[in-house]
Amino acid sequence: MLYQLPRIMIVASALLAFPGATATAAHDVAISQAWSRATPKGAKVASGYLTIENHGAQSDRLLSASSPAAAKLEIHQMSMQDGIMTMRPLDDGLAIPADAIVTLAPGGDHIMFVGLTGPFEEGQRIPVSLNFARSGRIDTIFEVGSIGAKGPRLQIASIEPPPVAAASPVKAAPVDESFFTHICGTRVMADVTITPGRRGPVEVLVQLEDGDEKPLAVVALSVTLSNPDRNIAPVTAAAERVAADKWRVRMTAASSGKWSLSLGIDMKKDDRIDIAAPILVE
Ligand SMILES: [Cu+2]
Repeated sequence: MLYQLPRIMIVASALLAFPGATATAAHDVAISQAWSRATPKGAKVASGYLTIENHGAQSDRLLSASSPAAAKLEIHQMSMQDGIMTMRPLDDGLAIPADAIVTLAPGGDHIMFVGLTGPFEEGQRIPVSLNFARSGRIDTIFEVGSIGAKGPRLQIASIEPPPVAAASPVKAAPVDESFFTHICGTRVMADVTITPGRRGPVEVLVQLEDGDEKPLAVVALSVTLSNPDRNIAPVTAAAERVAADKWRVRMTAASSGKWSLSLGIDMKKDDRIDIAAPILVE
């Protein structure tokens, strides 16, 4: 896949205020501090964070993003609903109000790289195209920090073109019978694989990470499937531990369509976290 190198315009004052900011004169939106973390071996997903500055008088929307480094990019929004941290992909995009700075950071809204074509390694530069409703396409580079990095590396402004990172062709996400999703909470993240991704008996495999994307061991985990649209009563099952950070449970998704999957995670005694996300069952 071809990607255009960003046109980098560095203005002395902007450089002082926003290190590493890249902008083009054509629009009012500037991207800075775009970063991600190195991924553990075998990871299918990575989170990305960035700062979006809208210097214009009109609001904009981040509609979508793409990168040769992953099969797809999603914009994830996190919100509290009835005490459950709920993460959902934003299908209609992320609002960028006029004259505002929107920061995507750990524990909050983020970009999700789903179906990585390869592991993210520290120091790597990941090209990403952001697609805005008003500003159109803006290309930027996500700098990969260490595993567990807490923030962007200090960016050294440079007018050298970035090295061409993605020489390998885009591999599509592995096509199998599973449904995969990544649920993000403030203190815990979960990779959830549902096999097969069809109605009927399914096996749910959950791999837990802490807020810094490192393997997380917890005391107990339960999985709840609910489908209010079809008036199916929620079903909860306790998962069994299969590795320090992996849990497995068999359950039944009685109909196809959109379900809500929530995880009840006992971090330790009297410290429980609930996170939820929509899933699709064929
Ligand atoms: Cu996410």
